[in-house]
Amino acid sequence: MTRTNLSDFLNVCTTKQGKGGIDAAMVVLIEAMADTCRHISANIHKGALAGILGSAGTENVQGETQKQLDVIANDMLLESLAQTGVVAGMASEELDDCSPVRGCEDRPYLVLFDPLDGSSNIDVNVSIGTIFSVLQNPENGLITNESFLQAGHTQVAAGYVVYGPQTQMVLTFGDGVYGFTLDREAAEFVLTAERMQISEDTKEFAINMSNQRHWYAPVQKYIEELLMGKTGPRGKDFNMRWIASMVADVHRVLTRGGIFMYPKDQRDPSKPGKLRLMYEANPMSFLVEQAGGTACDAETRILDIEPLDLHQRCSVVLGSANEVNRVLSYHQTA
Ligand code: P6P
Repeated sequence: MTRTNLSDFLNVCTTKQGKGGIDAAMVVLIEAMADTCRHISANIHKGALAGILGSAGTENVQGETQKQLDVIANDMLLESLAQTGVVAGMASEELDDCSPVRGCEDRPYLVLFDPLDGSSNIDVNVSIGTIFSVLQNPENGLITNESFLQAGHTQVAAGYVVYGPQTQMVLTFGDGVYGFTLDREAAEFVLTAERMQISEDTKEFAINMSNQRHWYAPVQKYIEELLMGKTGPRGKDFNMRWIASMVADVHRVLTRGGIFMYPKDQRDPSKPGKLRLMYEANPMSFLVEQAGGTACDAETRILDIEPLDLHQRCSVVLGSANEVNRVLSYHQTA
């Protein structure tokens, strides 16, 4: 297999007309994202040796205690993407409001990101990741939070970088999903997976079982049947995984199939779920659909949700289409 690095791949994408085609500005944006994540990866792999583990002693807009690496990754992305000259503004899980790039309100792209998803895993050396979503700048003057409130189906690019045994970037521009592995010595990401596909069926599910007593009936029924295995109506045994890092769990689903679920539950009926729509569910749903999977909030397609707030949450059920559609059917007949 000839070696194709990220730059080679992006240059080919600039020659595509229509779906999956990108412009020179997007090349600059994605290369900046990749280069910054390469540096984030280097920081993560130093861990305690760099004195950057543990809490930053601050809270983010979600009311969650920030890890030092959350803040470091966030600052690195804000600085590098602002310097590209193609980003008009950014929104981050770690920032209350959006961060316009002063004097660049007319630049073509807006970027949303979760700089370090799954950060509760940092201190115990379990995979974490950066998730990003790219929208077109609506170009009606000042960049405000409202500039970012675009439904997920309008995304022009989405991806993540998972910091695990390998550091891998997974990316889509709307014409398939492509995976790249970081070659640290060469300081570049190399294409290692083309047109990733999620099998329609699976024997593997991912959900936080400790919430079981809080789930609504359709989820109770669906999981109960999986747990019955061969002895139940599904007629086959299932396996369970829960890494508590969406990037790592979704990467597994993209790599070998599966269903990932974080449904809303009865603890707080006013809260539609734990995960955030704009910089977790939307980018992951774009990738999953591009890989032949399905992504919904148990009632509607996630990419069709019209956002009302930068940090709004939603339920997430995504992955192997036949399993996600079964969960949908249980909600429809509840
Ligand atoms: P729980 C990480 O905090 C995160 O936002 C996702 O990455 C992950 O899937 C989920 O929350 C884990 O939540 O309740 O299992 O700790």
